[in-house]
This record gives sequence, structure tokens and C-alpha cells, in this order.
Amino acid sequence: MSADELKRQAAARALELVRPGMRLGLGTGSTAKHFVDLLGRRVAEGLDVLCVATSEATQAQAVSLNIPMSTLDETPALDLTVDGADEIDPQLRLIKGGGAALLREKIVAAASARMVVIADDGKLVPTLGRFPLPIEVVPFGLEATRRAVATAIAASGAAGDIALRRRPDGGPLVTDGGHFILDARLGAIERPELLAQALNMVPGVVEHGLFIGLASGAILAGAGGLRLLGR
Ligand code: ABF
Repeated sequence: MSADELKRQAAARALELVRPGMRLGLGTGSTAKHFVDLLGRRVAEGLDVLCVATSEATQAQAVSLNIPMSTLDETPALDLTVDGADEIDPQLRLIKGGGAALLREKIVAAASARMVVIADDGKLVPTLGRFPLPIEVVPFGLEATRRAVATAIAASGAAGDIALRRRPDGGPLVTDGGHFILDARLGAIERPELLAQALNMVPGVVEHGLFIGLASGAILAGAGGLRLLGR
């Protein structure tokens, strides 16, 4: 089975968690895209849900499928968010932000009673950090912020290169919120809570891709079938 088929399998399992009347957070990325696609089919069959998107891309996809959409201003409390991830550890700590949507993803996840991650099981790692950690920063003071981020990373006991994420044409990638992204290649993050706290203290850091205590469950698809973590 291809990686894409595995992602769709995980998305299909997550759809079983959706009940009529639910307020849903819709994730971003290729796995979440499958979920939105499958949800659109159910909505076309009459399923009644109200959704909030984590990115402009997901918003556009959902609107194209006639999924009823809202905002966190109108609908500030969600029942369930289904989203992808770049890495998942056995304690359901995540790295997210490879798709540059981490800020809205974290706000939507935090507004949800339950967040379920969908992914192929290659994303499950014993220790986070093989995937570069995305850190969203304001453009003002970029170099000073980059240095402060390096200091915060060192204070947490981690180390590695920090690179500004660029578009294919070489310019800085700009997020939906108008910010830049620094990718920190750390190899291993032995103390994610400590690193998260240290990054939260850096002026200029808007958000980072460590999602700790947000995911309540994960649906992982692999060659051997589906594996469920948490609830
Ligand atoms: C978003 O999409 C992310 O936070 C993560 O970066 C990415 C995962 O993408 P995919 O499902 O395409 O691997 O959920």
C-alpha cells in the first residue's frame, strides 16, 4: 500500500469519530486533506457539522466541498480536531509545522475538547527531533530573534543548525499569519517540555511546532493495519 493510501486509511478511521452536530477543527497537510475530502462526501450525504480550518488552503478545500465553515470568533469551542503531524512520540507529543500552518493549528487544537492525529506510522518516533522543529517568528528583528532562539535551544540541552525557511524562488516563506519560519535541525529533543518553555520566552517567537499535551489520540496507518494511541 502506498503512503498516500495509508494516510487515507487513517483519515477514514478518524471520520468514524465524527457525530452529527459536531463542531470540528480541520487540519492541514496531505493527510488532513484526505479527511476533509471524506468529510465533504458525508456532508453531501446530509451530515450536519460546522468546521473551522487551520489554514487558508484547508479553508479553500472545505469551501469547495460545501462543508459549512465558521471561525473561532463565531465558534470558539470545538468538539474534535483532526490533523496531521510531522512526528509523534509514544506520549503523543508532536512536531508540527512542516506545512507552515503550526500557529493556526495550535490555536485550533487548543480550542478543541479532543485532538486526534492522523498519519502513516512512519511518523511515530521514540524521540522527537529528527524532523526539523519549525519556529514561527515575526519578520522584525529576525537575526536577533534567531540568536535568542539558539540560546534557548542550548539552554534546554539541545543543539543544531537554525535555517530560515525559503520558498522555491529563494525568498523567505511567509505564513498565513504574515510571519517567517525558522527550522531548527536538532536531531533529538530529549526534553521537549523544557525546550517548549524556553522558546515560549523568546520575544519575536510567535509559536513553535512542539505540541505537548494537545493530542488526545493518534490513528497511525501501517502495512500491518491501523494502530490507535490514546483515545
Ligand atoms: C500539518 O501538515 C502539519 O503540522 C504537518 O506539518 C503536516 C503533515 O503533513 P502530511 O500529512 O502531508 O505529512 O498537519
